[in-house]
Amino acid sequence: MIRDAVRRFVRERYLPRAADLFAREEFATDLIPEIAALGLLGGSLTGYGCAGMNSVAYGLALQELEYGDSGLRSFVSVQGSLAMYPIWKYGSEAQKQRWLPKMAAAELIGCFGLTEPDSGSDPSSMKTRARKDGSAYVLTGTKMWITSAPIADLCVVWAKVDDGGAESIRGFVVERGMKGLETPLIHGKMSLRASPTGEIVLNEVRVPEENVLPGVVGLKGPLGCLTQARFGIAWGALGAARACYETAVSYARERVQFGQPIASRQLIQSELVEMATEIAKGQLMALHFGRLKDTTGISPVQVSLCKRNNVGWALKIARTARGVLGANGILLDYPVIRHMLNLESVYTYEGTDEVHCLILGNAITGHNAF
Ligand code: TGC
Ligand code: FAD
Repeated sequence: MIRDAVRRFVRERYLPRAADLFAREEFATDLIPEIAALGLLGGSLTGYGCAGMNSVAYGLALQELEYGDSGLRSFVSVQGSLAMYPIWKYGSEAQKQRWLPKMAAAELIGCFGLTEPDSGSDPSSMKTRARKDGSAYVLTGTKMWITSAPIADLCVVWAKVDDGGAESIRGFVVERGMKGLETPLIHGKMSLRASPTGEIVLNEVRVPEENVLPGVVGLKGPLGCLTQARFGIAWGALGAARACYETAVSYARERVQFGQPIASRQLIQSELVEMATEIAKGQLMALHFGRLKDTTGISPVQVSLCKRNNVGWALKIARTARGVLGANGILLDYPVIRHMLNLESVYTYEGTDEVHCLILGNAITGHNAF
């Protein structure tokens, strides 16, 4: 039911506008209330107005969203897994009551600031600092490439606190309107154009102590959130792949060259078969890990395996589908080039392909190759 409801929403409300939003570099903010009404914001969390879906139902929902556009799924991933989850997991009861119900209802939009201009794959090298000053912390630094930052009411920011010599990473909820906070939009992306990506500029922002997440200290805080989001991306990317595959199949059946539909040619069939096979394998892996996640639990390494495999294949499938469409494949009239360009970001964010490869290499060999 959840899959079908999200599918209907994406096909009726999003797809008719998808190419235009991408071309104009616009996010469909007017659809946010409908996304919330579907129970998708923090959909896999329990309590505080969240839908409490199981991991498979939530994954299927993300797959349908990304069939529409990776930017649409990104918005939901960031709100649920990266902005609400840290409050839900590491926040005080007062913080949960204060923010989560409003975030589930889309009355407050969140973002997640970990990456910095000089600190991407290696977040432990972050420069953003939080200095204790009476009953507040003063934050200074710049976060870069932050999904939803320009439209966010709350920024979950990870910063280093100097605890008298030893530095530790803590999570802070920085609220729109706090003096010294700016979130400029990054213009000119050729990927995820229908998603508002920005910076979080913190210039001596005074954040009260009650906005510090008390339940975690260290890099495992943000990395724990990434494990949740990466699981969702592993499902989502297959939605983009499916849209490309379906487009390639119908195009190949219609397109006639050398007197025959190109679908009748073995080389084209081989490409379509490989796409279908890899989508099915990726779905089975996501389904299996989703069921484990809800029962025995899954490790971050299993999530890396699934994110890397499914996103890598989604991108290959999109590129192959682009080729099947010939010159038409570069037009926004078809969804393929949009998905292909979007997937370049999905390949890089939430841990690049190489980062996940090294996480897996370390797990297999015991040698850290970072
Ligand atoms: P390392 O020493 O390995 O770990 C530090 C501590 O964290 C624990 N840990 C994890 N905990 C939960 N989940 C995970 N996935 C974890 N990975 C590690 C670890 O056990 C340790 O705990 P403790 O108790 O011993 O302190 O840390 P490292 O500095 O060597 O770095 C490891 C590395 C490279 C794998 C990690 O930093 C990494 O994953 N880098 C990639 C960065 C990344 O993914 N950034 C994403 C930013 S957010 C984003 O892209 C959002 S896009 C969303 C959208 O629009 O949809
Ligand atoms: P780098 O870390 O500089 O990597 C460059 C290249 O070097 C990559 O190929 C990488 O794999 C490779 N590399 C790095 N280290 C090694 C190594 N040890 N061995 C081998 N190869 C290596 N971040 C957030 O915090 N919040 C967000 O909401 C968010 N949203 C994003 C939205 C978009 C559209 C994009 C594109 C990014 C977003 N990011 C966000 C940032 C994203 O997580 C980072 O871009 C990503 O972690 C990679 O960091 P980097 O771009 O600095 O690349």
